[in-house]
Amino acid sequence: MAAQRQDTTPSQTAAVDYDVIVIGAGLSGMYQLYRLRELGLKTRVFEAGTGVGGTWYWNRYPGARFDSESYSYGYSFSKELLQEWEWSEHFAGQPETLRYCNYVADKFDLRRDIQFESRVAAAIYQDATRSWDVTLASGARYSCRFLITAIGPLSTPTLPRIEGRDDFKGQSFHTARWPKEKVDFGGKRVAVIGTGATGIQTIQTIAGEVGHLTVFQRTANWAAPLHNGKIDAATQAKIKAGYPKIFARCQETFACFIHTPDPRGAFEVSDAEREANYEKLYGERGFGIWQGNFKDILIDRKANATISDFIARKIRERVKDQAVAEKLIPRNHGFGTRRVPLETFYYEVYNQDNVDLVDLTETPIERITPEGIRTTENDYAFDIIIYATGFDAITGSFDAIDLRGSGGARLKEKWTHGPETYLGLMVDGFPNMMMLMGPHTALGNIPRSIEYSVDWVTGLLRFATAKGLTLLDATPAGTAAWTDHVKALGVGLLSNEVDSWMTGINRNVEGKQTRIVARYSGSAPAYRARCDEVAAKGYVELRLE
Ligand code: NA7
Repeated sequence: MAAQRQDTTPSQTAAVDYDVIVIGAGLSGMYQLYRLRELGLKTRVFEAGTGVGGTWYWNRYPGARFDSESYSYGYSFSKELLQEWEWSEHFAGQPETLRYCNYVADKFDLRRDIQFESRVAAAIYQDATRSWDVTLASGARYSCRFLITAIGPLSTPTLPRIEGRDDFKGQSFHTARWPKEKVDFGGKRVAVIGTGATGIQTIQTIAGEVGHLTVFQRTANWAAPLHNGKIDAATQAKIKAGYPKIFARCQETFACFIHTPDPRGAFEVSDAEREANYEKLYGERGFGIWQGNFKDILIDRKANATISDFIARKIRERVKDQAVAEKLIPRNHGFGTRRVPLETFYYEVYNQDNVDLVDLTETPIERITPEGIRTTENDYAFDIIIYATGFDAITGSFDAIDLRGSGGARLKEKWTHGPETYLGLMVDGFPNMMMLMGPHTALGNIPRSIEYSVDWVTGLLRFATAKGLTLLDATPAGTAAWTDHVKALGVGLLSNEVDSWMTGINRNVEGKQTRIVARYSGSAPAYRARCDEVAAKGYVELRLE
């Protein structure tokens, strides 16, 4: 007998435990909860950690801090909050940001709807009742009408697949699972594996504390100076008075940073002017050298070579041993085609007597031993091994949940060849599910993107509530069109020709060795315009019932 047409005869009034379940109490989940309360929707947030903050809760490693200007990073939705909170530095460190997250949770009394130590293991759509059945790792089950994922693009850490990892007798930590207690590095022999943004922050921070540090680098990255500093009272006053302008600026820029590409091409100026511009950007705070550089450095190989050469010269100037300097200069990708780590005297660390660099392209790791790390050349003994080895990015946190849509279709299978989404916010066949900071959405300066996406989802749920809708789904055509659009935007970007978490590569994860287009790479204003258009037209592009 043919399957019942359950989706057309739903038990729409079937009791659900919650109107909305939000997965994750990081910056997305917290703000989403705040907005859903305004709609009067009964909401529960499930959070794996013991506290709020997401990224800033988990990433307690030494030296973790913003690369976005603090004052452009905080929530903008509450004028009162903006005036009350004072960032102490231009780029705040993790402890301060975690305090901020807790301050927000207290101020808006968010915790009463957040259930901590509650990792979501499965979320399965029920066609018959048009609801989601959510199961926690503990086995507890809850139902809801709408499911919102606020699980973060970089929240599933990955350890290297190296033999013997569990044999090591010393202490070992992944940076994103750093203990709450202080780790004592005094006099210790420490290894760091990984030289991405996290590894670089860790290395430069602990190099002065450890007895000896050995850095295991597989791929060199192009890093540039952060130029952090304290915010003095006069600047603080200026910031507080200038918030409307700061956030208006973030709305206009390409990726919601205060920096945005220079309208000039690298060859539209003289060699001397180009050099002077690079010097200026290298001397300025933050992402300007990446996000505010000539408009063609990320799409034109020759333009890119000019900035890569400039940064290579800086590395040679800053690192005394030229053999080490050469190892620190990337050979397989140009500046800015991977996420640019911002550093504070990182390169100078290699001038210290107690720091060594091991180039894994020359001498790969063979195994972890009870005493330390064995490469093809050497046996190294350590007291502590730090894995700064990154994340199963963007889709990894979705893969970690048994997520099934209409008819039991698994999201992981639908995304075998890369994510398919509608506006990065929904997926056809996964009704009543909305994603915050999922694949194919504008990331950039993340809280700015979060606020937009949360407001969009809130608008959709306001609409659904007002109309009494029980089913919201993207259409297959809408999903295909957006996915094609995102792929088309990625064509010609040098970053899409490079292995990195931004192209979905993680050599430590089975099945993540083929590049995909995981991110929306158009401008944030264009992204918002498209999503606004969908809302303004009454969401007619969706299947609504
Ligand atoms: P990243 O940027 O993915 O960096 C991970 C680093 O770990 C990178 O240098 C990797 O080398 C290295 N790695 C990973 N696995 C191994 C193995 N098996 N052996 C040796 N080296 C390895 O993660 P981050 O945490 O630094 O930063 C992630 C984002 O968080 C960052 O971009 C910010 O947006 C915030 P590889 O390059 O793969 O050769």
